[in-house]
Formats: sequence, structure tokens, C-alpha cells
Amino acid sequence: MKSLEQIRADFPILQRQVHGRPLVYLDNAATSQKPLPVLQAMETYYRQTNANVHRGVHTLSEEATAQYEAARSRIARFINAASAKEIIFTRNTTEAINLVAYSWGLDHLRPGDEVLITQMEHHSNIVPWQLICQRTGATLRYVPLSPEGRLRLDLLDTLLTERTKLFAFVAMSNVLGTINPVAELVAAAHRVGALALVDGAQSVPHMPVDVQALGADFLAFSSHKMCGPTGLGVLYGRRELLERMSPFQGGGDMIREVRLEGSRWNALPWKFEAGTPAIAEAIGLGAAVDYLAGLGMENVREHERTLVRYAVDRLSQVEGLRILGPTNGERGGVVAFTLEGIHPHDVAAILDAEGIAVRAGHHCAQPIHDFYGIVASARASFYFYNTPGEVDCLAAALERVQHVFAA
Ligand code: C6P
Repeated sequence: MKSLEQIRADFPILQRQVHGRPLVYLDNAATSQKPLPVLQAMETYYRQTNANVHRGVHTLSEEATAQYEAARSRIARFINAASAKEIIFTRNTTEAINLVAYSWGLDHLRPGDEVLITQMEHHSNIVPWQLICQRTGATLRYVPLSPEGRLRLDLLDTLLTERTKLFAFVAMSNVLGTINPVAELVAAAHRVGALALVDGAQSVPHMPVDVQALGADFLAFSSHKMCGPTGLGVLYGRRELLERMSPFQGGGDMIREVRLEGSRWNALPWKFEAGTPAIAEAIGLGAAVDYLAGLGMENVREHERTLVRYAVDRLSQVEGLRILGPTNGERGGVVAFTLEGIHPHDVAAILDAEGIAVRAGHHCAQPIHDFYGIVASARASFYFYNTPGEVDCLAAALERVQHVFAA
């Protein structure tokens, strides 16, 4: 594996200064930074190939189509999908989940059916199910949280019943850092005949993910959190399920034939990709997964495991600081916290003045904050290019924040 220094040199933005201080970028759960191979792949595409895909017979269009579809195949390999036909390009994780909610949910849910989600979901895995349950008359249920920020798996057997048609859950919480036992949860869903949708927005960028080993029916994730560009997400779906599902949106490219009397749909995966897709972005994500595979996802996970353990230790020593989520055992590279008597937005603003980027707010997971009786938290989130020195910078800055407010 490259040294940390070599890795950091691949990310031009990490060399910049903010307010006269070296940037300490700790907002990776919101979006990651992009390495040179991704920037170069997109620039080369626009300089040399730019054309629409699946439409032209001219050389540029054929090249663009080949590059776009090659990216799909690389992404399929990255998560060990059985076929590239199981990789649907969407705008982001949010749209991938909405695709399942509307295409599968509207056709399959009726009054008496249940959809099970959890109390630690991001809004994008709550609101689509609220909307679809309202439309279909199905009931939405939640697996509650334990005080340490894990799922109450002891209640799973009573919550998952033959009425449950879908269990949709996050693989790693963007607030608590909790890593859920995905394969176990998928198997529990399957035992009652339910499908399992995994929100992989925070897992696919940070750890090895093998959809066949997990047994997941659907997996949603976003390009921009894994070194790729914004504007692109992925829905993995098992082929036989996708084959049977209705299209999500109608328009160009998703059809085989359009007559005034009606239309027939294109084959997978294009049945779910209406209109001109995000071509440069798909090519960018192809370069991103090559970059991540080059580092090795086991190495990415190991680096973050060490870093977050250090961060939890170091931040626990800051007076009045309370970490949300598990503080021992396995945990992802996300540390959300409160500082007694200081609003998280003030914490983030003072840190920004020192060049340290963290996020403050409810992080699109209000139910978690409700559970802890708070309205917001500050959050540092790490990636493979962060260093122990940056954790020290954060801890020292937080100690100064404490002092300023105590004075
Ligand atoms: N969380 C964060 O700062 P989109 O916005 O569609 O790319 O991803 C949505 C999403 C879904 N699930 C989880 C677990 C997520 O963390 C996110 C995005 C960002 O935590 C932005 S709100």
C-alpha cells in the first residue's frame, strides 16, 4: 500500500489552506475529496470523447458508450455483483432508495403489509417509506435504538413477521458510526420472506462489501462519498427482482419501443435509466473504484479503524465532550459529539476558523437526535487520507473551544 504521504499527494485539495491554516478535512461522511485519477478521467473524457451514449453510430458516441459501460462493469466487480446488469446508475443513494420505494413498493405493498426500517436511518431511508406506506396503506415499523447507539436486535424476532415485506436498514450509521451485522439482518429478513434493502452510503466507501456474500436484495450508495463525483449514485439489485419491477421514470433510453398505444421497456440495466445519464460522472466513479481497489478496501478499513479508535480516546479526554454511539468495539470512522453548554454550530464555526472542517446539525438523521434528547451534534468523519496528527489538531482545537466558552 502507498504511504499516507503518497496517498495525500493524490488529493490536490488537501494541500490547500483555509483561513491561513492547513486544511484539516473531517467532513468525509458528507462528501469525500477526489484523487487525481478521478479528476483526470473526467477531464480526459470531456476533452477527447464527450458525446451522448447508446444513441450515435459515430466514433465519439461509441467510445463514450464503451467507457460508460466499462465503468458499470468495474463497479459491479467492486461490490462483487453477479452481473453488470444489476448495477443501475441513479443520482445518489437517495434516488436509489426512492427507485425501490416507487418501482417495487407501489406494486407490492398493500394494507396489512409492513415495511421495517430502523431508528438510526438517514432521512433518505425513512421519508420514501413514509410516502409509500401512506400511498399503499402499508404500515411502517422501526427497530429501536439501545442507549449505546446499537440496534435492539433482541426485538428483531417480534418486529420481523410474515407481514413484513421489506426490511430496509443502514449498514453503517452516518451519526453513530455503528456498523450493523448486515448478513445477519438480511438472513433474518429472508427467513420471514421479506426482501432486504441495505443503505450502503457509509459502508461501500469504507469497507469491503460483497453483495453476494451479504445476500442483499438491494444495495444503495453514492459516488461522491467514495472519491467519485457528485450527481451519481448506484442501486444494486438482484437481477430476477429488477427484471420483474416496473420502470421508475419514463423517457428516452429506457424503452425498447414506443407506440402511441403504449411502450415496451428496454433490457436491464437501461430500463431504469431514463434520459441522458451522468456519463462523465460514471467514468469518474469507475476511476474511483479502481483507485480504492488499488489501495485495498481491507487497508482502508484498517486505517480508519485505528484512526477512529485514537479519535474516540483523544476526544473522550476533552472536558464536557459526549460521544454519540458506541465507544468500544467495532465502529466506523464517524464521531458525532456534543460539548456541554456549547451549540454544535458554534463548535463547527470556531473549528473552521482554524481550518478544520466538521459538520454540525442533525446530519439528516433527526430521529437519532430525538432519541438522545438533543437537536444537533458536531461530527468529525474520517477517510483513509486522514492522519493521527489531524485528530490531535481537532482535539486541541476543541480544548480551546472549551476554554473560550468557559471564560
Ligand atoms: N449523508 C452526511 O453528511 P445522498 O445525499 O443521496 O448522496 O446520500 C444520502 C445518505 C443516505 N444514507 C446515509 C447513511 C447517508 O449518510 C447519506 C448521506 C451525508 O451524513 C449527507 S446528509
